[in-house]
Amino acid sequence: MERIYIGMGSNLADPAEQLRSAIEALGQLPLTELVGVSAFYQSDSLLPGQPRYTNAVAALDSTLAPLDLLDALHAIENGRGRERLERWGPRTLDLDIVLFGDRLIDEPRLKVPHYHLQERAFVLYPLAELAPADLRLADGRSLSDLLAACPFVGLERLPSN
Ligand code: ROI
Repeated sequence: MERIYIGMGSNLADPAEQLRSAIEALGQLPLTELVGVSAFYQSDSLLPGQPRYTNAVAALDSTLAPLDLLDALHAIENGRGRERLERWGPRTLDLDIVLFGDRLIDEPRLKVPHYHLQERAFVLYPLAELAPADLRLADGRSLSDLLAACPFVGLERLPSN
């Protein structure tokens, strides 16, 4: 059993609803228990000309292998995304494995810790709600150092999920 953190993001017309349904799907994964969900946070897209994103982080305990979990996350993304494709345009539910226990994973399909973690306040701050204060990543970096180097700028924490 390993503790896994999943970064979630959506910029559909109703992103919060998209995240809520992703959370429900995470709770139904085999060999997996959903153990926590952060608040939802809104922020501007890192790419200009896109609607604002809603982001959150979920904590899972699972015995799934990393690539099996990755496949399951893609199935959730595609299931929801395809449903909306005709109405809303491109798939806009993103589910990323941010941390997977204390594993360092460097495979073509999957790099953990997530490559952009340190520059993404919309992942770091929700992660900090769920993770132990003294969390150290598999590569030795501490979450508190990453937070200190990534200001809470442009993030809006929503009052309820
Ligand atoms: N910007 C924000 N704020 N949140 C995201 O999840 C996000 N995801 C992306 C890009 C387009 C890089 N920008 C984002 O894929």
